[in-house]
Amino acid sequence: KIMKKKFKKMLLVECDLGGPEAGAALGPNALYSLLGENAELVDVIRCAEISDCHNTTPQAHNLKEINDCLYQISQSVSEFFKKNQNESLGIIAGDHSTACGSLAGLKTANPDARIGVIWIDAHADIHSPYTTPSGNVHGMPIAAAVGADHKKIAINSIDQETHAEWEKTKRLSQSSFTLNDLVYIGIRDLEQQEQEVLEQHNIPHYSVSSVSRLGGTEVATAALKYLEHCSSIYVSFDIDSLDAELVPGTGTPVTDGLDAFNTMKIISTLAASDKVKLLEVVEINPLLDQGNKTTELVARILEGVF
Ligand code: 6HN
Ligand code: MN
Ligand code: MN
Ligand code: MN
Repeated sequence: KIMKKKFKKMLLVECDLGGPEAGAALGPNALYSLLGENAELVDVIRCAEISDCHNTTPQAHNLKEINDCLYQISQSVSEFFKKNQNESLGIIAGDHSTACGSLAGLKTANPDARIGVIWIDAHADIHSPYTTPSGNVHGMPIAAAVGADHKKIAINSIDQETHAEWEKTKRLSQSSFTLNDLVYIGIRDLEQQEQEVLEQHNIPHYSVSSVSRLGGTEVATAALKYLEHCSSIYVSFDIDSLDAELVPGTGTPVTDGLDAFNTMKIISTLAASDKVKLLEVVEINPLLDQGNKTTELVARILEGVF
């Protein structure tokens, strides 16, 4: 039978300012070019290039320019949902820092929505400038989105400019959801501060071994069930959730990750839910890839939905 694809409309966000090196900004176009004629482009947002940034915010590299990008994403996403009330949007972005902008856009279009978040990643991405080990903003989008600083468990003191920009990031991010409405899948490379936040807030997560044991369909169904009380759901798919061997073309690969089959099952089960409005795919870096191996695998995983 012919299945209509869920995410027919796409937003590309070409940004690599939040990761450890350049190249992820090329990911959106690389993946989009493999999707075929079904995918309609809604907008392309191009962030500043690393070489044009002055990096004046050492505990959150390039945050000033990232904030400019987050603002544009939020505008574009909210405009889409205001115009297309009952539709869904696919986003292909570069590094993961963009996610708080997407969430802010969804929230702005529908301020009364209770947004649930399913975060498929090797990482928890819940650092703030106060706890980050690297200063890379792609490790911070969840903290930004919920407006958390984690000052009590700080390991960094942050300078004035970083402070001012982070306040702006949180403002742009709108407190679009809360940690009560977050589920992780695949996380396995966390710093101790992140571990503490997860324990303190009792945030559920499905490990790679639970995915292999239960299967992708069951895990996705359970995640949706956990977020039953939410009115719309945002899914973030960081491709480093997949096993490092499968995805050489990503900035922070981690071993012992998800397999392609179960990941495909997770994505297609989530996409089948009417509540899932936004699916964001991030962290393909073509400059690090072996040939086109990573992009091609991700395209195959998304085939049924993008
Ligand atoms: N990502 N926790 C590490 C850091 O530098 O904060 C890694 C973050 C990776 C972020 O993959 O989107
Ligand atoms: Mn920009
Ligand atoms: Mn990651
Ligand atoms: Mn991530």
